[in-house]
Amino acid sequence: MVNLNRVIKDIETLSSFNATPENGVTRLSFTKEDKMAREYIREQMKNAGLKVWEDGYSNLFGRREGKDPDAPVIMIGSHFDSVINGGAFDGVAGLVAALEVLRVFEEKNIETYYPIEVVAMNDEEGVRFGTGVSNSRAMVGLMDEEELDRVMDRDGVSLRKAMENFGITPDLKNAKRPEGSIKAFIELHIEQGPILEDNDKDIGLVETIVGLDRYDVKIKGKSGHAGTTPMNNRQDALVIASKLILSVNRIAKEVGDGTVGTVGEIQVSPNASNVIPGHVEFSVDVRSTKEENIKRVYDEFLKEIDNIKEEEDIDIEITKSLYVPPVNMSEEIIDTMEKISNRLGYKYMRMNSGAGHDAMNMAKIAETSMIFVPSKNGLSHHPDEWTDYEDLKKGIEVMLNTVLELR
Ligand code: HGY
Ligand code: MN
Ligand code: MN
Repeated sequence: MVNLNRVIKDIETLSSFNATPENGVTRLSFTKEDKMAREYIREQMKNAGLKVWEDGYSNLFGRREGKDPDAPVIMIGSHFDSVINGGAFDGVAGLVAALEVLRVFEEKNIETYYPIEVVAMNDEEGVRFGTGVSNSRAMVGLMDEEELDRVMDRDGVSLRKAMENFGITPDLKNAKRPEGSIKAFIELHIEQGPILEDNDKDIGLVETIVGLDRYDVKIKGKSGHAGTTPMNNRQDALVIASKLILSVNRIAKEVGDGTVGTVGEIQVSPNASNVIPGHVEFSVDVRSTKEENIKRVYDEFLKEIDNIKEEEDIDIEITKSLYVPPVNMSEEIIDTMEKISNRLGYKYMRMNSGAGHDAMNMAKIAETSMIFVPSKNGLSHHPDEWTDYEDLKKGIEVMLNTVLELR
C-alpha cells in the first residue's frame, strides 16, 4: 500500500532546502531553509486532505479525523531540522513516513477509530540554540518563558527573537497539550548506528532511549602576545580546555557500561595564531541508559574542574543546557509491533537508542514507541547518511499497521 515514489520525492525535495548543498544537509531552526521545508510539508499535508495548523511553538500539525472525533489522538511524526553538514534522513524519514501513512489511509478510504495527527517538529537537534528536543518539551510543558529569552544562537539572537523574526509569536500555553489528549506517540527514525545492519535485521523496536545531559563550559583566561609572554606567565584558556576535553573522554570510558561523552562544539577567542587564547567555550554531551552513570560523569567532571582551579589562576564556569532522563518505551506497543513485524515477515530486534529523540519527552504524556530502520554503515550526522528505501518501506508498513491496530 505504501507508495515509495511519493516517499522518495518528499525526502529528496526536503533535502534541497539546505544551507550547505555542497556538503551534506544543514537546516537549522527558524531559518529560511526551515521556512521553505515547512511550506512544502504544509502543502503535502493539505494535498493529503489533512486539517493543517501550527501551535504556539511552531509545531506543524496535519490532522485526519477518526470515528470518534473526541477520542485522544494518535500522534505520528518526527523532526525536519538537521545538524550542520548532516544527512537527508535524520528526522525527515520519520516525518515522511507519517505523512505517507495518512496518504494511504486517505486513498484507501481507511477509517481509524482515533483521530491521527502528523507532527512536523523543527528544533529537535538544538544545534542553533544549544538546547534540543524543544518542540516536544513545549508540547509536554517543559519549556518556559525564561528559556525563550536565555538561549541564544552564535549571533546573540535569542530563541524568542528568532521566532518573532520568523513570524511566530511564541505561546507556550497554547503549545502545551492537555493531559490525556494524546493516546500514543509513534516515531519512525533511522537507527543512526550499525546494530540493525550488523545483525541483519529490518526493524528495530526501541525499548529504552538513553538519558541526555548537555552542559556548556566557559573558560576565562588572559589573552596576550604569543611571542613575548613567557610560558610560566600565561593563563591560556585553550590549554585548560584541552585538559578538560580529554577528561570528558577519559571519565566516560572509566564509567563505562555504554556511557558516552562528547565535546562537539568549541569556540576560541580571539582565535588568532599569534594570540594566547583568552576565552574558550565548549559543549559537553553525555549519555547513558542509566541515570547514575550520567550523574557520575558530571560529578567526576566537577572534581576535574576543581583540581584545575586549585592549580591555575583561571575562571571556569559550567552551566547545564539540557537534561532528559533515560526513558522506557511502551511495552504494549512494542508487543503489538513485534506481532505485526512477524506477520509481515520482517526480521526485527528489540534495542536501545543511543540517540536522543522527541519520543523521550512525549513518553511523559502518552504511550510512546519508536521504530528504527537500518542506517547504511551505521552512519548519521554525516553527508553520507543513507537508508535503503526498501528498508524504509518496511518501517512505514509496521507503523501503518500499528496505528490501525492500536486500541
Ligand atoms: O543528538 C541526538 O541524539 C539527536 O540526533 N538529536
Ligand atoms: Mn533525529
Ligand atoms: Mn540527529
